[in-house]
Amino acid sequence: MARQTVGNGAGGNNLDTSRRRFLGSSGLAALGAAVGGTLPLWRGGLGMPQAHAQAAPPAAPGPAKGPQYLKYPGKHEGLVVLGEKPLVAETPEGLLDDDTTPIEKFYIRNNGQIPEETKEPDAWKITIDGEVNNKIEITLGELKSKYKAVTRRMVLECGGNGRSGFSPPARGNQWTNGGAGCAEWTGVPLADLLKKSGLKPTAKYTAHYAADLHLSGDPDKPSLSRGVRIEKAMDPNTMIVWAMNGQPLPNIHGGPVRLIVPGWAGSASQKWLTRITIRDREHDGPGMTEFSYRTAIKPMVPGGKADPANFRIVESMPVRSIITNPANGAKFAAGTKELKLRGASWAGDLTVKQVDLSTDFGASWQRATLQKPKNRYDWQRWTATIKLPTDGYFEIWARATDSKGVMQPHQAGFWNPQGYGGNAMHRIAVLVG
Ligand SMILES: Nc1nc2c(c(=O)[nH]1)N[C@H]1C(S)=C(S)[C@@H](COP(=O)(O)O)O[C@H]1N2
Ligand SMILES: [Mo]
Repeated sequence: MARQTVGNGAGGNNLDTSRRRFLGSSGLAALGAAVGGTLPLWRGGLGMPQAHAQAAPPAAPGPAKGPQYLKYPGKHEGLVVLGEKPLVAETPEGLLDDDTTPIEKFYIRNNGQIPEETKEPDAWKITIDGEVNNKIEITLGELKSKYKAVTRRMVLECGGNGRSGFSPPARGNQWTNGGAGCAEWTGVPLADLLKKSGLKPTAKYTAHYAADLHLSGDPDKPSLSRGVRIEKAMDPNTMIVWAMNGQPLPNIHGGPVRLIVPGWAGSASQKWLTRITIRDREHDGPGMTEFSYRTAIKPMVPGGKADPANFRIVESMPVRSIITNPANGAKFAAGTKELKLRGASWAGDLTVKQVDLSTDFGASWQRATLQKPKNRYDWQRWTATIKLPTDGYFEIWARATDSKGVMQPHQAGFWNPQGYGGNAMHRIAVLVG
């Protein structure tokens, strides 16, 4: 594995992430359970089943299972597999330490089969139809030559990021905070094509279609087909992109061409894009209905019966901050009194106003130095120096506050069956001596 040695310049501690982590996989699991656990608020209170009063889901019988690491061409072997069919892998927070997430470290989320890589990317066809006056059929080659390309660094984040914080567990991939990355995307604002297509006054919503087959292999079933309100589609930051970090968009990330709908659940950012149909109403493709990418309007009882009428679509993602250095479980020499920290934060359609850190379980907080985003929808990197009074075990907690003053909670709240909106603050453990 490519190990980094991170120097912080004069006076900085040398955080060598290759140093043995004191938490083995079972230790990490235990930490995860401890910090992801829910206070037993329900015990005896609302007639909840006893299982919901437990701090953590019961451990699987047998030896503790460590994370399964990804083996995929061009991908970093530190990525953790959350599902094999379809292939889903997340990036541990400690691997998100680059200002621009390298392709090899970028998370992977598929709902269906991964299509074979096209041999002729420039011949790839995209259609825009539906509530438009002029249907567009354009190849990627024409798109590149006829429209003005722009490059923006923007966060892509899975709608389920943070889901593992829910208790009782919510259905779906158990993302920690690693269903996110921030890359340089090159392409054309979708709005440029939509203007050309002449939207009808009835144009309300987009419907995205792609070339990946449903897991069953049935060609008539899209694996995923989401859409957004026309206002978001017309936002100049919503783009059709063909390059990532200056490279042709890799097949696994939707190459040769995909959508990037920044700030909103990643599922709107259709990979292997073939068609956008403009609709006169909210789209109802797979991933749009019932509890998919939806949260409860009126807060529901965790684990209780959900009523689809009480659900609305997740649009902007919630505020989040991660500690990217040191990594969870890092060990430092006895007598280490100071640690330099680095991290990242972002807040969907909003910006981050403030990041705070605690080394005493939230009793006191100190402000991090927050950097400005490069452009809208870029993440905001932060740095901080913390003091550790003694040797021993410390947890470092990080919480961000968005530009509207909303702060990350201690616990993933507002439970919903498929676990969206989980943005409990990030916590790591370090051991000194
Ligand atoms: N065609 C297609 N596009 C898709 C998906 C998919 O399964 N098929 N998954 C979506 C989801 S849920 C997410 S979070 C992002 C993940 O993009 P990545 O794999 O490039 O990280 O792609 C979105 N676009
Ligand atoms: Mo996702």
